[in-house]
Amino acid sequence: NIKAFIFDLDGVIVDTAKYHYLAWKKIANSLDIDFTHEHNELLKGVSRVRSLDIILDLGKVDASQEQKDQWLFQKNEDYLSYLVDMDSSEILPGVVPVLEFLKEKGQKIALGSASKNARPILEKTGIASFFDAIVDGNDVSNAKPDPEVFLTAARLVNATPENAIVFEDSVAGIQAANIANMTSVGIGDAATLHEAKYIFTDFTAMDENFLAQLIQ
Ligand code: B16
Ligand code: MG
Repeated sequence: NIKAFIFDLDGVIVDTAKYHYLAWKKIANSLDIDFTHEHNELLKGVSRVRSLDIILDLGKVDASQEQKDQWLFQKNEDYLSYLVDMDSSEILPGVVPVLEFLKEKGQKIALGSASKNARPILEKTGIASFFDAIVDGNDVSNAKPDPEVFLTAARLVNATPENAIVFEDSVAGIQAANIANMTSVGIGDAATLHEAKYIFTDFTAMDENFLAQLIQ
């Protein structure tokens, strides 16, 4: 059987969440908003524009669109500065063996990310060629938990939602996969991701039998 395996990017393939956190923290602190790691959980899988709104809500800050645009620009410039030296060493443990196993089995591999920086990250880490389709924040208009990003990815590799498996680290992303009727696999904390059909702390905890069983 040929299935579509759809990977989220940030927090699943690379640990860019830490860079998003640092970049948002700078903006938040400049506004005297306390921004913790717990707050950062709320931003996982969420678009850049929506993330800023969540932070401004935390601090009850009102701002003009012009001011917001400036913060969005600053945040992304700062975030990009952390990516300059990015290479394959930043790929999370167990990811490449899973990609290799799926390729070897002739499965379809797609990316479904909210990030507008997804393509350069896949290029820099040297894994872009594994992907049969890449759908990112530039390609969709509805953010997770809307299933648009995953439905588009499945369509591009000619898979029905029932034949698609989504690997996600965010609550919004798991919900998007479930709404799309796809098989949701949470990567991360079991309590946070309890809505996922299957949960693994990371890809090293996932054995080939699990993947083989999904392909059957
Ligand atoms: P950018 P994912 C998401 O990527 C991140 O989880 C989220 O924290 C970020 O705000 C969003 O991408 C937008 O990223 O600012 O690079 O466009 O997890 O869906 O791969
Ligand atoms: Mg993510």
